[in-house]
Amino acid sequence: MNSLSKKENEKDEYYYQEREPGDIIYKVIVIGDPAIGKTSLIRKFVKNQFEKDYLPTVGVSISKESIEMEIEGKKVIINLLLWDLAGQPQFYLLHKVYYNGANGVILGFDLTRTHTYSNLKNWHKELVKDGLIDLPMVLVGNKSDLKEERKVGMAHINHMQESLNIPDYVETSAMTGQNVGILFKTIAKRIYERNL
Ligand SMILES: Nc1nc2c(ncn2[C@@H]2O[C@H](COP(=O)(O)OP(=O)(O)OP(=O)(O)O)[C@@H](O)[C@H]2O)c(=O)[nH]1
Ligand SMILES: [Mg+2]
Repeated sequence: MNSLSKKENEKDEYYYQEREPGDIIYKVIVIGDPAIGKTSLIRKFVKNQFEKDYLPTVGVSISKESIEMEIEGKKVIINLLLWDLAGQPQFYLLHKVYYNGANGVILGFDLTRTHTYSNLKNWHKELVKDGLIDLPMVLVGNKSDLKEERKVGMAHINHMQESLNIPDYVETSAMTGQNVGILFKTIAKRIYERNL
């Protein structure tokens, strides 16, 4: 068996293995324009690594990470299946299929590129069209380490939050790791609360 098929096999085993009845598993889709750092945020969270080079995601890449949290005094373990969707337009036709069965959404933009912020409206429209609008959602502004190059201020972000009705906003750096854990914990907590 070559290494690729072994890896594929392990992935299949994960999906089909027997799970404890109490296991909590949430599918979270991570979306937003190309090169805003979706893959980098997930990589930092899952592997604590950062890659400087940009390698666009092809289609979708799925990772799993468990988090232990205390919610209302109760210790809970939540397994997140993170669906890292390609931001490049040639993959847009596949979105609807990938969105299927999602429990939550992380919608992101790049604090240093204004059009990635303006485009949030289009991503949101697509979520409305595909019926995902009622899902728990967190807005993320990434690349907070690039302070000198920052183009999107808090007033604009708050305005976008209001117009898209997304109360949760987290500002992250996949490079330094700032708020990366908080981002994924926030979406996990919101989904958990929704399902109580
Ligand atoms: N300085 C800095 N660079 C970042 C940060 N996050 C990502 N990058 C860089 O931005 C580029 C794009 O990152 P990716 O994570 O591949 O972006 P993506 O959103 O997954 O892009 P697509 O897969 O094409 O949709 C890479 O060169 C990363 O190193 C960050 O927080 N700070
Ligand atoms: Mg990517």
